[in-house]
Amino acid sequence: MSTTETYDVVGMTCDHCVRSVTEEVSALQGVSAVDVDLASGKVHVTTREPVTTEQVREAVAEAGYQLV
Ligand code: 9UX
Repeated sequence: MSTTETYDVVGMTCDHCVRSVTEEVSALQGVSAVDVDLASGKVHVTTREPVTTEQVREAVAEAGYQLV
């Protein structure tokens, strides 16, 4: 059983940004998939155990961007 949450991220402007965010968020415990849409800034995070917004926020910040 997994769930997918969508977050809005500001600041991503290229494919390298997308890869950074994907890598950092993917590294969080419990995350099974990350899909970033560069055009919209939407980040879809699929998890198999609970992951908090704060954890996602910190991972996104680690990559250099911000959750809305
Ligand atoms: Mo290059 Mo994407 O600095 O931010 S990684 S535009």
